[in-house]
Amino acid sequence: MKIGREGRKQFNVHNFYFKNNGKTKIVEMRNELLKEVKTEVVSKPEQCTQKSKKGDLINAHYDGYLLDGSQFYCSRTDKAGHPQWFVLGVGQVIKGLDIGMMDMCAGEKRKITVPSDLAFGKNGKGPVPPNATVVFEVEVLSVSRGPRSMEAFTLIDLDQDRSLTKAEVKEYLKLEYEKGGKPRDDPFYEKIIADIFRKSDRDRDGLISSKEYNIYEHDEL
Ligand SMILES: [Ca+2]
Ligand SMILES: [Ca+2]
Repeated sequence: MKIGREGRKQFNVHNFYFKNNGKTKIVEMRNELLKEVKTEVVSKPEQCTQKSKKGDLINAHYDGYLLDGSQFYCSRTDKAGHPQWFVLGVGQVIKGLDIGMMDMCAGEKRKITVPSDLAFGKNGKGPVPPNATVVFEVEVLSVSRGPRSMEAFTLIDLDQDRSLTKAEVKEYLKLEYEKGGKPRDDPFYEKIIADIFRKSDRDRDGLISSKEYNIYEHDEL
């Protein structure tokens, strides 16, 4: 199976993302892995306004096959046929899908071939035997920015010190509510902020660190 133009594009986007975070060594390691996931765009809508990226909430159907063509998973028949929700790029799905489903738009279908190391590994899982390369046919139904994406964090963190003060959160909330045409009074914001900090400020230092904020962040990144 050839790696299409789309595959390379996705590779570059990913590369850029990690470089931006200044983790060069991880970039190199990750690039090695990226080469192994083969992505083929099966169909794509003409209108594609929002492409998937790390931290996005994805709703998708997927079918999983072994290389001999036998099917081991089908989201249309499993779990009452509901498409699956997951946050992209954070380990909620196998690594190969986290990589292969970057840069997709709603309505797009892809065939993603994933080597064992980025799928179910040397132990396999259920009907997937050990060391098996797997092929997923995925259809993305919707892509939305996760409420806890690092994009949102960066927006809120006005002084860019990678932690959020109550004042920063308040500014952000005010802007959001004003954008929505529904500005609120101070007690309203104070209440939400207290709630946010109660849930997120786990070490109770009065700041929300990027780690505390991003509940989906995995230590592999
Ligand atoms: Ca800050
Ligand atoms: Ca804290």
